[in-house]
Amino acid sequence: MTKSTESRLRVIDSHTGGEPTRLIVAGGPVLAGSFHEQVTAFKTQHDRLRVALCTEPRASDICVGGLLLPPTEATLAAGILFFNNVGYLGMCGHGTIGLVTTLAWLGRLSPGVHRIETPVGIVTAELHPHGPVSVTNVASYRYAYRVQVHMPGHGLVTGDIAWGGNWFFICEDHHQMLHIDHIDRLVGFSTDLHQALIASGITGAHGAAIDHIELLGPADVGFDAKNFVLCPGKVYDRSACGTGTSARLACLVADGRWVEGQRYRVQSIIGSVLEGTVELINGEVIPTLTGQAWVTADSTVILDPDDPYCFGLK
Ligand code: PYC
Repeated sequence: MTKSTESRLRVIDSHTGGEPTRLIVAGGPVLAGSFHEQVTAFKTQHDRLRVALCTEPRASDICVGGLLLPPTEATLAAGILFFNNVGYLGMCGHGTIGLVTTLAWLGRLSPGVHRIETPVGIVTAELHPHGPVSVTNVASYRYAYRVQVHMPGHGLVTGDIAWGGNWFFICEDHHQMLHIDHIDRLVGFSTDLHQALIASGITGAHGAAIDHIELLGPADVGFDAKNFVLCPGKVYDRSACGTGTSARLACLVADGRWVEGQRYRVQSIIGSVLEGTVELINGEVIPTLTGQAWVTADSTVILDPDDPYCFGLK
């Protein structure tokens, strides 16, 4: 029996290279104003929906959620606010691939190029006829080169700080084996590295928190790199991380190691693949990431105010 006080949301789940995206496609809060006003209203007045969708008991910490927002002008296909178990993302590469795949699955998008508004700017996404999606991200850049941080128990670790729609500390001298069998070690090491950055006051531009750690290592034959990315909330990205790959490409371009149009094939820690290229426009690095998502569920979320854990365990 349906209780009158329950509310219901329609969510569609997808995964991109193993990393899930749970999109609210109907039943979300009615928000008014500009895109940024709607984003602020969700964050300040409806944050418990983020917790309900991305944490226990309904979900697990690895879930990346997205609130689909209506286009605020005719040239846009949609707006999107991505979030996770601990907060909000500026942009999300795998999530945008999931969003476009979901909208196509719903019959709301056709193959072609679509403009999508995100909190950090407008991105474009091309849905290719047979499923892959290419996301052209916001301008990406290296903010700081070869920054050293002291990690208690490990010594000095070096990395670049770069922006790809989120902030990344990108590290090659970690001495970790990038293999799924070592996942607990990789999460532990990256969590300690993240703590060391905070303790040392190391940030992105304007004091922005560095919320992602990207470890790079050798890849299988035919690929340019393998990465392990720790996201905020101590969960690792099962995909090769679109924003992290954008940040990495910006560093490679800054080092003169990557050129316009050159393909960068990167494996995630589970072996799934994203392909990146860059364009240089007015001196800015504009990355494009190509990958594929699959829809995994079309569900109704029930929010019962009598349920003591309706909005998470805390
Ligand atoms: O693909 O950009 C990405 C991403 C960010 C966090 C998880 N995935």
